[in-house]
This record gives sequence, structure tokens and C-alpha cells, in this order.
Amino acid sequence: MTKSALITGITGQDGSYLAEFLLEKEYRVYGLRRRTSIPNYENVVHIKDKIEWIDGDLTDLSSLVRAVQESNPDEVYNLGAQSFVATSWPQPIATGEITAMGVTNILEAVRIIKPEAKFYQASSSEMFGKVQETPQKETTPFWPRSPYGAAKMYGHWITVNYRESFNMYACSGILFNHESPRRGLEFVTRKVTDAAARIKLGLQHELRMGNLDAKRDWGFAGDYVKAMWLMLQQEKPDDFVISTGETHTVEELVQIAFDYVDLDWKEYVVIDKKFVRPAEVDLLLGDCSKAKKELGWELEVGFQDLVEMMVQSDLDKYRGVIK
Ligand code: NAP
Ligand code: G4F
Repeated sequence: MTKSALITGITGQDGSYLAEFLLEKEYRVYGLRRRTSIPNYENVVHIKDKIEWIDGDLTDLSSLVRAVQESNPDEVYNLGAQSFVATSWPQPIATGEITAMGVTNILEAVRIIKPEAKFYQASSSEMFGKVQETPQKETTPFWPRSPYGAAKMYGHWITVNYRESFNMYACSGILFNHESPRRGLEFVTRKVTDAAARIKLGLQHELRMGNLDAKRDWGFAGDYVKAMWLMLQQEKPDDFVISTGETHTVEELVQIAFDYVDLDWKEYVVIDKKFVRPAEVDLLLGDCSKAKKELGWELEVGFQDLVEMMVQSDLDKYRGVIK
């Protein structure tokens, strides 16, 4: 029988890869789309006609009740969020309403209309913040360092609570940073790969950056959406860390991107206090052994290949524009 999935955040990086993955598995895919002044289909333009679109917003419970009614989903993936950490300081309340209370809204809609649907919550390694142990695993205590991290922590625990209170099949994936050519331009990987391509092509002359010493465990988004799906195919709901088990500094990221286009990054990168955060997450490194053992999840793309794939994609994009 054809399965149905409802995805919030389908126009974002992960939503687009997950929609592709589920369509390949012959799911009927419903995507929650919020109203924007200009349509935002860049990541899903190639599959737009295969998606059943439902208008709604995570801050509007009534729209979510309708979305669950219309889609009658077997699986719900809650990927929608104000997901940019830096924006969560100047917009803490919007971040809380979307990224924290939005989770309760969608859980309520599922509980009221279709409590037997399986539910995935996009939790984040940002919850580990000021890390209490390294590597970080499912049992590592949280210490968020941003309004975004605090909002995600609420979303994480309310998901656990609905599982324990209402016996819902609700899982939380604690995903470490994952990237791709579809990553938003403000996130550090894409900012760097886009700049390396533009500088190589003479379209930009410097790259203004914040803290180059921060360390992240970066993987490929296409690999990570498979883990989301696997979490909903188990006998019992549970929470899993998804990561690569490697950590790299922002400086290493910059070095690989500029090396790929044969440029010396030190000639172009300027440190600008504007990009330094009020509180930093210095080091993220995940231990995903539970996911490997229980879900059989495996990575395919490593860090260097990921960065080079992103620079190449940005070069291709700008070469197309220049033509
Ligand atoms: P993203 O590219 O920023 O996408 C976010 C999505 O949420 C977009 O589709 C956006 O819609 C939607 N959205 C924002 N506000 C909304 C609202 N009020 N109602 C409904 N939808 C709303 O994020 P991503 O990288 O794909 O990440 C997906 C999820 O995983 C997010 O929850 C993020 O916090 C979490 N996460 C990401 C990572 C990572 O490294 N990528 C790691 C851990 C957790 P518009 O297109 O209209 O803006
Ligand atoms: O790419 P970032 O903005 O990602 P961040 O803050 O780690 O958050 C991402 O990963 C989380 C999972 O851990 C997700 F939950 C979240 O939604 C998002 O996807 O920044 C990475 C690092 C930070 O330490 C930042 O201070 O890069 C450092 N950085 C240095 N210069 C910069 C810059 N980040 C940005 N965005 N821009 C800079 O110029």
C-alpha cells in the first residue's frame, strides 16, 4: 500500500533531499508551505509537481490540524524551523515560537487527528552547546548556548514527552551539522564555498568571517535524511545521534575550499567582529555508534569530498550566470 508522508520545512535543504528520497520509495509526499511574498521553490523545483502542497505555518495550529487531516500521513517529518543560529539572538521570540512551540503545535495536530502516525523531530547537536563530554552521544547532558539551541532543547523534550505521555511513535534525531549545495548561503560552509567560487571568477574580492577556530562535525545532508527515515522504520521509537565522528575547524573548511580553486585563503579572508557570536559552541563531535548498530545507517560522503562538491556546484552556478 502507498504510504503518505507530511514534511514541514520541505523547501529547506533537508526537506528537499527527504522529499526526493521518499518519492523514490513511492511515498505520497505532502509538503507544508508557508506564505512568502515570492515563491521559494529553488530546492524542490525539479520535484515540485510531484509534491502535494498544503499551505500552513508551524505557528498556526489550525493550519497544522488541516494539514494532518488532508494528508492523513503514515509518517510526519517536522523539519521546519528558524534554523540559523546567529539570527536567534536578534529574533529570540520568533525562534522560540517556530522552533520550540511549533513542535508542540505539530505534535498536537498529530495527537488530535492521527495519533498512530509516526513522528520525526529535527533535533540538533546545537543542544550540546558548551559540551559536557566529548564525543557527544544520546546520553550527553545538554547545555545550549543560543536561543536556537534552547528552542531545539524544548522541541526535543516535548517530543520525548509525547512519546512517554501518549504512547506516540515519536523520535528525535540529534543531527550534527550537515551540508550540501542546497545549503542556505548564510551558513558557514556555503558562505565559504560560494565565496571561493566567486573570488576565483573575479566576482568578489574578500570574504568576511567570524570565529575560524570553532570545530564542527560536518556531514552530507543526502546521507542524513536516510537516517531520519530509518528512525521511523523501527519497531519502537527512540532518539539517535547522527554524525560523522570527525571534527574540523572552520579554518580547515576555508583551506580546503580555497585549495580547490588554487587560491591562498589568507589573501582573501578578513576577520569581522560582526560574525562573532555572543556565545559560541566551540567543539562538536558526535558518536553515532548507536545509529550504526541499531539502524544500520552508514555515511557515504566524507568532509573533503563534501566541501569540494559544494565549491564545484557554486563554480558551475556562476559559470552559468556569466555565460
Ligand atoms: P533550512 O534549510 O533552514 O529549512 C528550514 C525550513 O523551515 C524551510 O523550509 C522554511 O521555509 C521552514 N520554515 C521556517 N519557518 C517556518 C514556519 N513558521 N512554518 C513552517 N515552516 C517554516 O534548514 P535545514 O538545514 O534543512 O534543517 C532542517 C531542520 O533540521 C531544521 O529544523 C533545523 O533546525 C534542523 N537541523 C539542521 C541541521 C543542519 O546542519 N542542517 C542540524 C541539526 C538540525 P521557507 O523556505 O519558507 O523559509
Ligand atoms: O554554519 P553555521 O552557521 O552553523 P551552526 O551555528 O553550527 O548551526 C548549524 O548546525 C546546527 C547543528 O549543530 C543546526 F542545528 C543549525 O540549524 C545549523 O544548521 O556556523 C558554524 C560555525 C559557528 O561556530 C560559527 O561561529 O562557523 C562559525 N563561523 C565563523 N565565521 C561562521 C562564520 N558562521 C557563519 N554562519 N558565518 C560566518 O561568517
